Amino acid sequence: MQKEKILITGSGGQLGTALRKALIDKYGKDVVIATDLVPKSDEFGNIDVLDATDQKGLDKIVEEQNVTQIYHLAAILSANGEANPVRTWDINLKSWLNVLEAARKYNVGRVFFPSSIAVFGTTANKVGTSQTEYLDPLTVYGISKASGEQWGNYYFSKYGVDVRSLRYPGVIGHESLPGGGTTDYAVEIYHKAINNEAYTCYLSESTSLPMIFMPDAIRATLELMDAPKEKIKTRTSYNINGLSFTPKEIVDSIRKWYPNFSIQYSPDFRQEIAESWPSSINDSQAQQDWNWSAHYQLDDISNEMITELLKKQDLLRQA
Ligand code: AKB
Repeated sequence: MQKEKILITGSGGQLGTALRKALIDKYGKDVVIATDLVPKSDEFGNIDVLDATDQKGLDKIVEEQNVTQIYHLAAILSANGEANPVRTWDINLKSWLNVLEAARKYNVGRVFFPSSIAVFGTTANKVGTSQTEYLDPLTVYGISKASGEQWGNYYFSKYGVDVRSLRYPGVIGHESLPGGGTTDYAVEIYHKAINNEAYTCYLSESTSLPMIFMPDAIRATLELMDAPKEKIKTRTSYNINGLSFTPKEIVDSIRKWYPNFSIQYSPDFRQEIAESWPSSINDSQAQQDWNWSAHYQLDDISNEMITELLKKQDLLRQA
């Protein structure tokens, strides 16, 4: 059996930080090549610098290290992407085409593409949005993800590259802060709560969005990548559901730990993006094909977020 060698791009980001740890726990440190656009480090040491828009640099690693799996996490998210649409398209799409080309040329076994609920736009049904809804994304991030899904499907059907993909909801985790998404509020709010600070939310209190807790998001990723090839019927991207809640509901949950937690609402441009997205997701295809189901509900998430962030704060104080 061929020895696994796993390349992660965007390893220093919110999802990348947690995924690197999960892949190291599963396969061992020497198997995982963590890369990011800029020099970064984490608990496992330095992350190698790789600009995934540079085909030659990417090919060199994939060829020389006999890479067998690629998790392509490098991307600019929905809110930040609007500041520079052309650059966002380049980073998100050019890098993905490079990954697909490298996978094709060097026979990489499996490739993972993170898509997003941002592929849906104003036309899609908002409640229980299905896998096959019409895609008319509002943001350049959403456009790049919707196109990326099609490119993944194309490389699968035309060249047999084993591309697998999930449409992540907003991801909540304590490992690191997210950078530039519309769902970031659901992480920032816990950082404010544990510091006994008030939070000003950039979405209105009743905006319901699909979310997922990091352990569920990581488990979904690994379960999809481990599923037998014949079980993967969708080569664009799978809807996955975690849970849906509004800013008001997360505040109600946080107040079970911090009864005096204070919130103000001051919606900005991200409100329009959020309103173009589903409020809840139908993931029956993922349930059917590879047995997906989420475990975490809102109070479980609050409990773990608050506990883990307090632990981290204590360690920093002691250092
Ligand atoms: C974002 O808000 O841009 C991301 C996403 C839902 O893809 N978290």
